[in-house]
Amino acid sequence: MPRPSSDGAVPWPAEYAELYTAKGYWEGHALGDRLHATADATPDATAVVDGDRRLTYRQLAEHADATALRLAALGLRPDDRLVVQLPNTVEFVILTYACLRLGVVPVMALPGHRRHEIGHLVDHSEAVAIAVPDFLKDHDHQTMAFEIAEASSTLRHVLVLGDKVGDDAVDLRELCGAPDTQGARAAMDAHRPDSRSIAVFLLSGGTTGLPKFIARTHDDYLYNARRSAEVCEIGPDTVYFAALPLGHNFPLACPGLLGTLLHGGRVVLGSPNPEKAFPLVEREGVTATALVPAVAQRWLDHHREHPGADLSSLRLLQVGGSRLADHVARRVRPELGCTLQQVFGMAEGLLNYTRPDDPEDVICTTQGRPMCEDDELLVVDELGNPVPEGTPGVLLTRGPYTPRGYYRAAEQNARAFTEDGWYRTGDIVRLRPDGNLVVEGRDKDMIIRGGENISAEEIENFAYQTPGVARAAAVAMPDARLGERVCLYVVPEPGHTVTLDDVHHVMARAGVARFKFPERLVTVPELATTKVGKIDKKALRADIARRLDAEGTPDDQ
Ligand code: OOB
Repeated sequence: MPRPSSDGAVPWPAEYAELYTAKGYWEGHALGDRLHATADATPDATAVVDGDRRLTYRQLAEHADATALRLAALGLRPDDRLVVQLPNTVEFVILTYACLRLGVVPVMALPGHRRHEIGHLVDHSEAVAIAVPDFLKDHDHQTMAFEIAEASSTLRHVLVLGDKVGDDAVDLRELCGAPDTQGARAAMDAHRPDSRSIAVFLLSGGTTGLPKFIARTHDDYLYNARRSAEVCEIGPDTVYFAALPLGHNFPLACPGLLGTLLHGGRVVLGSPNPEKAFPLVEREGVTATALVPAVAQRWLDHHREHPGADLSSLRLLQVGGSRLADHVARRVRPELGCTLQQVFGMAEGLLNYTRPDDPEDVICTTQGRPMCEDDELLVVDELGNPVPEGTPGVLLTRGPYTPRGYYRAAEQNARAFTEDGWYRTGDIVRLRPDGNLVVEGRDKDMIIRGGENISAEEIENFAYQTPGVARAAAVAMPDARLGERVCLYVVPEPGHTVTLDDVHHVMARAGVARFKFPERLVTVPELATTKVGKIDKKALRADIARRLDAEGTPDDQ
């Protein structure tokens, strides 16, 4: 029995759905249809570049339909879920496009995820298939995928990208290979996904143990990509460089891969390392890209140290994911010769952008303003009361591309959403009179390490599984390169000592993503608490900052 795709997702109330449709935000089209419309309009333009491989729009559309047909032949049906953990390759693009055509829902995992996270993604989505590389950075993803399949009652197909595809796996290069069937397009056109159905599952960086699922519909995600592209002035002459992992909302649809493909531009696939990225920018004439602040800073420093690279084609540098320091922001135009765009966004929806023609001061000191006039913003104090304009408070939001709850997460939804559907972002912001937001801090218990969101609670759960740990608290410590790193405070049980290695051992055994491993452990006799008896994380953050200061570790340059 096929499951209705709205099962478990929290829909917008009917009156909002009507409003968003009436205002034209929700077009009533499936994403794959709109991608095909661009392909039909500009069939011979180059759509994707992956190393030496180039696909025109016509080729990409044909590959996507052929792949969709092959997925169907494997037994995948609309609304089945497929966990995608692939590097930025043409196969990622074709497979995602194929899913959007067929109505199979990709679950966007991140390259750093390991057995612990991927196992959860498979279980929670009841995935029937998973796509992984054979090896990436010495990690054997294929073996991991088969181990997960072994333990899963739903996972039937392991799709593998690489040279070492096992006998029981499906070779992704063949699956996404040249079209060999006539009529694939007609077959796919015959059953278009409903525009209100789930197009993709994004993951919440979140504050709870494991990632929560954000069900993005065709209607809302199409708007997300299309409106972002408008704000970023994306068009047929855009060459967008996808440097961040494509499973992230930012490079996927803000405007990213989808926004560029919906407007006839060209997407160049790569990775953020400036030594590889700069020659690619030069070779392909890249005009726009998206980076997290830690990478932006690496680009600036690399450019300073190796001034040879010609980045003159670059017009727009988007930076978001965590707070960009004002002094780094001010370096972008003079040193890289392009316009900075600050992006304060979230997989949950709301996107704030500075606009390309904003005054330099707005671009360098604010995180922009909402992209849609029907994005609703509320800035409140601890009691939930609105604060006067200009006063920092916690940001709540609703809007046409901000779903009203996480997928199958009633308990978390009760905390993360208000009764009338506002999403509590957990970000502390200040709203300026000109409408731009400044992100002042975070109220949520999360650490952002070089753009990867890490839940403190999840780290603490592993700390508590470590022998000899009586109390534990994970907090962000400032870091010049990554912005923040994970620091773990531990109160040992009497007579015990606990080391970082001990905690790492527990996390490694559980198969946890490496980027979450704490990088410093501080042993203390007790943890300071607040008046209501909660661990005083603010005091701990101040404590570790002080310790680093005393050790002479610069944290602000
Ligand atoms: C993006 O999405 P997520 O879901 O990985 O993380 C969202 C959280 C926000 O709630 C906020 O805490 C933080 O990341 N954040 C920023 C920020 N952009 C995101 N904090 C300060 N300044 C910024 N500019 O990170 C994301 C999604 C789409 C576009 C861009 C970023």
